[in-house]
Amino acid sequence: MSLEIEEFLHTERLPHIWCPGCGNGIVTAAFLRAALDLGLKRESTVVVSGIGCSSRASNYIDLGTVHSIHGRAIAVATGIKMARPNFTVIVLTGDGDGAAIGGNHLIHACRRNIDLTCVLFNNQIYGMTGGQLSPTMEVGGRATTAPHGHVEPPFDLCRLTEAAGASFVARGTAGHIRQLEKLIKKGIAHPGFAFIEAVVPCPTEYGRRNGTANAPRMLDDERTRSISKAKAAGLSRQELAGKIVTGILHEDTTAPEFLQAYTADARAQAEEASAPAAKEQK
Ligand SMILES: Cc1ncc(C[n+]2csc(CCOP(=O)(O)OP(=O)(O)O)c2C)c(N)n1
Ligand code: SF4
Repeated sequence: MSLEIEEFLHTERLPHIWCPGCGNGIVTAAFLRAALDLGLKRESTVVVSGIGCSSRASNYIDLGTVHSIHGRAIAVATGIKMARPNFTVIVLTGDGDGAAIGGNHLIHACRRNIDLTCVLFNNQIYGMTGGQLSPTMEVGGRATTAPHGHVEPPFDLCRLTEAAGASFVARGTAGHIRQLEKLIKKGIAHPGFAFIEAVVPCPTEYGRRNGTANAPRMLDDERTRSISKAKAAGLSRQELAGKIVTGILHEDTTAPEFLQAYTADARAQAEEASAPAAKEQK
């Protein structure tokens, strides 16, 4: 049986490298369905990823793709968008790739509000390199670099990106596939920097050190802990502990977008530079 998403899949590269039960395939499929629904074209869509298990997604996607270098996906995507403003440019990244080594690129892309969409697969750990902690790991989480439990508080990437200036911020989980698909779709359609955190299970490196390596149970746990923004608004900080707040968390369609501001400025500079010449001609 062929699936609709195969239109944008390199099926000849399958099977993929992901472990059984890994959530990366769920998010990739959600992205592909969003891309199909939006009618994105191969000639004008570029997916940029960094390095990590999640970043491998770009290898299986049959759109324009760049599998770049660790932490630099947003920098590469920014260059592509500057060169081809009419292209749809999407970044697929992990919490290590996008929020640790690439964290500075992330906040500055938010600050610029450049018209990119960033889908960050958050599994709280470096899956590809064997389970080191990432800046999104919760207090008490275990990793090769925190064998007795992590003591530092994690980044809330949605609050971080909103504070840094992203004009669309949302969170979904691999446990809620349809919601995630809709969030990605809205993020791509949004004019400005759109950040979508996708909470994903990594049974192999995270799960087996933190309660369960059973993927269906991990997905169930994501569903149980998820709560809408509206419901979360009525809860105290203590009541919110351990919950995953999902949905569109911030949206501002009027915020100035970087490329438009940049182009207007470049045009004004060009006009100013040509003004004396025009006067001389008179
Ligand atoms: C400059 C550089 N530093 C370190 C690495 C090693 N490295 C590869 S992937 C990775 C972490 C990936 O973590 P994450 O983005 O969370 O992806 P996951 O594998 O969990 O999906 C690291 C540290 C590298 N490839 N390049
Ligand atoms: S190590 Fe984790 S993130 Fe990497 S493929 Fe396996 S389950 Fe997925």
